[in-house]
Amino acid sequence: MTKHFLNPVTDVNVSKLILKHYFESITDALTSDVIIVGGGPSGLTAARELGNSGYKVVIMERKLSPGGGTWGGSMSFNKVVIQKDLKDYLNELEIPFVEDLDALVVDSCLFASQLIAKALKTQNVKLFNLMTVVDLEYTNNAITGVVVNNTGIEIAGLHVDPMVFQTKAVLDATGHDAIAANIYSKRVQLPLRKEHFMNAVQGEEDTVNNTKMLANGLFVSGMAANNVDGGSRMGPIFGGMIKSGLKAAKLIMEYIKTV
Ligand code: 48H
Ligand code: FE2
Repeated sequence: MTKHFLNPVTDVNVSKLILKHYFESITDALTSDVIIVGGGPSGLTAARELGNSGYKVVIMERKLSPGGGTWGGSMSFNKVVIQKDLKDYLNELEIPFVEDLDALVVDSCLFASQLIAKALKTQNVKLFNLMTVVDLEYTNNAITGVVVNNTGIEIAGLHVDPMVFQTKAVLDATGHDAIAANIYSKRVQLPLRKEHFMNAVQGEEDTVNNTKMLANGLFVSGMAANNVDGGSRMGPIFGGMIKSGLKAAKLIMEYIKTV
């Protein structure tokens, strides 16, 4: 006779398994090679690249779902545009596209979910969601960690102290908010230039050019890099975010060799 029932797992064992594996994973993340603040397109791209090169990467994502500004496309019309020179990269990530007007058009939800899946399937990359980075650790003239609180606690405005995660390099991939760069700028009185008017061609170029090390151990990518250096915004075109993530990963690898 066919068996219709599943192997029973008790309520308490479900809880035990989640607590055991989550806390094993987050305890291991207390020290890493790179912490990426923000799981948007530039952060996820950098994470995959660094993980593939053997670096231990931790992504801290404030929201429930990583993916950043990719999900909604433009004005909620869920398509995004990518430059045709990233065709091979999209194929590598198994993201289908159509070619039109000398560019590539991609389903934004598929784009977001593949960026997430490819980053998280990479060995050495771990993501923790509902984690808000609220401050930076600074020791020996370098940024050496992030200070994190649970997003629910932050939203509720409760006075609960945060926790520190140490690392060799921090990438601010928090998009328009440029959270880590702004914290740094406030602490050391280094003014940021803020992002500039919309100009897709200029903005895409700026995003890559502005990707850099802002201070020892603190890197910026994506829209956060444009916030730091006055780069133009560009609307729902994402090649610059991918190239910025790739560049950030390269700069971080070079830096880590020196620390
Ligand atoms: C943890 C945080 C925190 C925090 C924010 O905005 P993103 O998608 O970032 P990028 O730079 O990879 O991509 C930018 C792109 O989405 C975009 O906005 C474009 C192309 N705009 C053009 C235009 O003209 O507007 O992702 C940032 C991620 C998000 O998931 C946030 O939730 C997360 O960072 N985040 N995570 N701690 N304090 N702040
Ligand atoms: Fe945006």
